[in-house]
Amino acid sequence: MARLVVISNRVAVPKARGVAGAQGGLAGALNSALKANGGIWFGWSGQETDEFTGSINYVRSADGVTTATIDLEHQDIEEYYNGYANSTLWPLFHYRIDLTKYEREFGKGYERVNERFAQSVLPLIDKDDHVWVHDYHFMPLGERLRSMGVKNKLGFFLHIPWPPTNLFVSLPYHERLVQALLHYDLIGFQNDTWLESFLHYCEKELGAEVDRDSGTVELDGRKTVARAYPIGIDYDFFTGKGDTGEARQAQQRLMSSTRHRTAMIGVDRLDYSKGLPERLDGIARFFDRYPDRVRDLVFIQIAPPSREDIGSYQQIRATLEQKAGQINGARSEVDLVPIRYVNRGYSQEELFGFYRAAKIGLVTPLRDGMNLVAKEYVAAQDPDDPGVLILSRFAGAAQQLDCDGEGALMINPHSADDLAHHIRLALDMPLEERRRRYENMIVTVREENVQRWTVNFISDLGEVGS
Ligand code: ADQ
Repeated sequence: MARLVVISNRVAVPKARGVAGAQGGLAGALNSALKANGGIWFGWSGQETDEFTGSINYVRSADGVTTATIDLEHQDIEEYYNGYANSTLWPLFHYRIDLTKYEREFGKGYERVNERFAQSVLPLIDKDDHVWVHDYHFMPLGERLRSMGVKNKLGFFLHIPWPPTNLFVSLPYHERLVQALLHYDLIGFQNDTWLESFLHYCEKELGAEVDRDSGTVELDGRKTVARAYPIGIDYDFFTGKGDTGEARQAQQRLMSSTRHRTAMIGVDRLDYSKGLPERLDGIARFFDRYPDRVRDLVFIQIAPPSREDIGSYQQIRATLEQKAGQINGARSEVDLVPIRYVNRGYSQEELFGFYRAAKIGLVTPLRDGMNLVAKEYVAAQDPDDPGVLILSRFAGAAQQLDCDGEGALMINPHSADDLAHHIRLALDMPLEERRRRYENMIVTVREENVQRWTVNFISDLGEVGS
C-alpha cells in the first residue's frame, strides 16, 4: 500500500485518544487513513513568522501519525488566507460575486504561498507516495509540484461547490487556475452538480475533451479524472458520543429549559453561505403567520464565529445580532424568549445531546459543498421518536437526503414563506411519517460515511494517472 501525504490548509493534531474539537469527522477519517497507510499530514501551523523560512515543525501523535507544519508571514496570511482563499474563491464558489474581491495582490499572494507549500513539502514526498491535496486553498499546488519534477499520483478534493461557468468566468485568470488544477491525476467533488459545472467549464472554456462516463478530462495531451465523492460523517465515532453522560446531560439541559415547547436547532459556522439571516426571516414569518404557535417553539441557533478578520464576516455577525434582537424584542414575554442565539463552540458530545433534544433540525444554507450538520442531526435522532430535518435544496447533502421526497423536508432558503410553511409541517408531522423519513435518511448517513469516502478516493487515486 502506498504511503499517503495529505496536504490541507490546517492540520488537526490528534490528542491521545480521538481527535480534538469540531473537526471530528474529517480530521478523524484522515487520521485513520494516515494511520492505515502510513504517512504525513502537511499544512500551515496557524502561526505567523517575521520571515518565511520553510522550516518544518514536526509532531508525532500518540496514534503514530506525523504532522508537519510551516509558519507563514503576515503578508501571506493577508493575501493568501484572508485574501484570495476566503475573500475571492470562497464567495465566488458559493455564488456570491457581490462579495467577491478581485485584488491582484491576493492572486499573487495565493501563487506565492502555493509555491512555498510546494517547496516545503517536496523533500517529504517519497518516490511511491500518493499525495492528497484538500480544498480551494491549493488548486495550483499540483502543478507547482509537477514543475519541480514530482511524478507521484496527485489527488485533489474540493470541499466546496464548483460554480456555474457564467459565474466562474468573472474570475480574472480563470483559465490559468483550471489549467493548473488539471495537473492533478484525480479531482473529487462533493456531488454531481458541482462535478457537472466543472466539466462544462473545461469543455466550453478550455476546449478540453470530456468523457462523462469515465470522468476523463483531456487537455494538451494530459488526462485527469474528475468524479463525485460525497463526504459523510464518522457515523460510529459520532453515534458513540451519544452514549456518554455529557451527551445525556446536554440533552436533558435543553429539554428541561424548553419544557412543553418544541426545540428547533441550527448549528453552523457563522458564515454568509449558511443562510442565517434568511433563516431568521423565515422564523419571523412563521411567528407572524401563525401567532397562536409562538408558544409552541423555541429556536436555538449555535453559531461560532469564523474568519473574524474579514469584513463580510463582521457584517454577517452584526446583521444576525440585530435580527435576533428584533424578533425577540417583538415576540418575547416574561416567560418566553423565542430565539436563543449562541456564539460558541461545543463538544461533539454536547452537540449530539442538543441535536437529539431538538425535534426540528434547520439546515438552510444558500449554497454548501455538502453540509455535515445535516448528517449529524439525522445520526443523533432517537429511532423511536425522531425529529424532522428541514434542509436547503442548495446544500450538497440535498442530493443524498431527499430520498425521493421521503427524507428531509426540502426548502428554498431564499423564501421566508417556504420555510415558515415547512416549520409548521414539521411541528405537526405525525410520528409514523417522522419515522419513515428518518429510516430512509439514516441508511444513507450510516452507509455513505467518511470512511467510505476516504477509501473510495484513495483507491481511485491508486488506479488513475500514470
Ligand atoms: P464547513 O463549511 O465548515 O465545511 P459543515 O459541513 O457544515 O461545514 O461542517 C461543520 C462542522 O463543524 C460540523 O461537524 C459541525 O458539528 C461542526 N460545528 C459547527 N458548529 C459547531 C459548534 N458550535 N461547536 C462545535 N462544532 C461545531 C466545508 C464545506 C462543507 C462540507 C465540509 C466537509 O463548506 O460543505 O460539508 O467542508 O467537506
